[in-house]
Amino acid sequence: MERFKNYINGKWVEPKSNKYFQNINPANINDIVGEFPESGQEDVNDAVAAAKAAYEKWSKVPAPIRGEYIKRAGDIFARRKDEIARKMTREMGKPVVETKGDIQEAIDTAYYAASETRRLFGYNAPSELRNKMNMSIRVPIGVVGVITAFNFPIAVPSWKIIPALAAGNTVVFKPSKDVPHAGVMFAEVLEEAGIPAGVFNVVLGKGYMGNMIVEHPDVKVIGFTGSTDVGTKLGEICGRLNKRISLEMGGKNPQIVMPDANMDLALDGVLWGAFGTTGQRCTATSRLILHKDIYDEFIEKLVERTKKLKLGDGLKEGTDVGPVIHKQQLDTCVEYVEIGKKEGAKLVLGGNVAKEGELANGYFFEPTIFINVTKNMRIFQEEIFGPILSISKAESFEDAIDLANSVNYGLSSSIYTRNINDAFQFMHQIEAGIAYINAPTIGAEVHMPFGGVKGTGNGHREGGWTVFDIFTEWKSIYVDFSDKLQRAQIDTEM
Ligand code: UN1
Repeated sequence: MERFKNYINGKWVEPKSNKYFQNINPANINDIVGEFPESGQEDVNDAVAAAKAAYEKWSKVPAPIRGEYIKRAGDIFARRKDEIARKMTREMGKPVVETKGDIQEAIDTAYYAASETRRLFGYNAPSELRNKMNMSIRVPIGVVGVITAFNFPIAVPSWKIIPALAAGNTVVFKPSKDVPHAGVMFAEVLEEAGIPAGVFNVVLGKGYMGNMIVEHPDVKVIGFTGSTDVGTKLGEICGRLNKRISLEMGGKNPQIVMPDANMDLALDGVLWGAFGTTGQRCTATSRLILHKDIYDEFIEKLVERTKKLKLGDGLKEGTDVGPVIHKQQLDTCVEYVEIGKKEGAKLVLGGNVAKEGELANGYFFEPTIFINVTKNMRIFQEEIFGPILSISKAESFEDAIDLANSVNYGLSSSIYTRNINDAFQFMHQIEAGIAYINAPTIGAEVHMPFGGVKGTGNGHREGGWTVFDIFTEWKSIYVDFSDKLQRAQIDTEM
């Protein structure tokens, strides 16, 4: 069995903890992907020290030159796309077509960030005094800690790591314990791209390491994607330490379908949004809100279409839905089906652990649909992160919006309608960071701001130009070329 290492200060090193854990393929638990370091405090300290030392030089490399390294990393991801995709599928389960899309997000992020290194615009502004000029520029911050979830093993880390590096920071990355191999591959790509030693470091291990990174005094900023529970705890620590943390947490994303919508399109949308990535996206469609006029008919068609989805190993041709990530997640799905039934929702499809043939060797759960779900139910309110869709009936457009907004999350949202007024009302009224019109709740593009409101986030936006607000500070500069003392607010003659 292959044994993997941490990547610290440009070298592949064994963990000082001398501990390892095994990671398995969720589609076949007899297939062990490898042994990975279960790192400890000393390993985190080494990685942070390397990143801190490397920052001195890296932050002074001209931004467009940093962009050259990043562009190269994009090229390497592109060259290795098929191979990395298959390894990612083996490690986390989603079909290869999706893991390829995952890597494409990193490629897009690299090319976008590389071009942004020639911009990273600041502002200049007039001074209130004569012969004086004001400007404000972005500056890097220092060592960035990156802590991410399993479901987008390359894409989501890339949204943080790549812009952080482009802006002149150095990085310590801890991938989810469920996808350590992806973390290793990320480091291989940056190593081949020639990123100098210490600029990017990977320490593998389990959840407890999040705290070690966040609490380390030399880590200045944190980029986190994961559960609302963990994110909130890390946010509390950062509040105490006056550290910036960008939190990208849960979702309970609604798709609304109005009677005037293109029904086939709305069906395609919810199938992809709810069951793509086995529902394990923070943007997944976990609630479907149907206008009463099409409620029964839409459900009937949706159940028929969902039955045709093929559950299986993501490495096999023709698989639509892969396994969930681990036993605990499978148990969570079972538990929520029980909760839904007890609450009085009606289960119309699925609801079971899939056990036929080879599926018995993995963590497979049937695509599941509940109908007659109401606001107060837990399956309406809580993020499940599995292939379970809750359907609710709306009496009117206003009722649909009210239902959509009646949760403590606000990441993504969608409406299917051909009515331009309803579409624009939705864009304005929906409480979410992302709104789609006639498209599913999943499918954000990397050059647009990504993040959410309410329990989903803490006001930051990854992606696009906004990500640089997370990984830079503003410095305001005043240049006085009058050769005399000019007092602001005082020597301001009309
Ligand atoms: C996530 O689930 O954390 O918009 C990210 C999407 C993908 C990214 C999802 N581009 O669904």
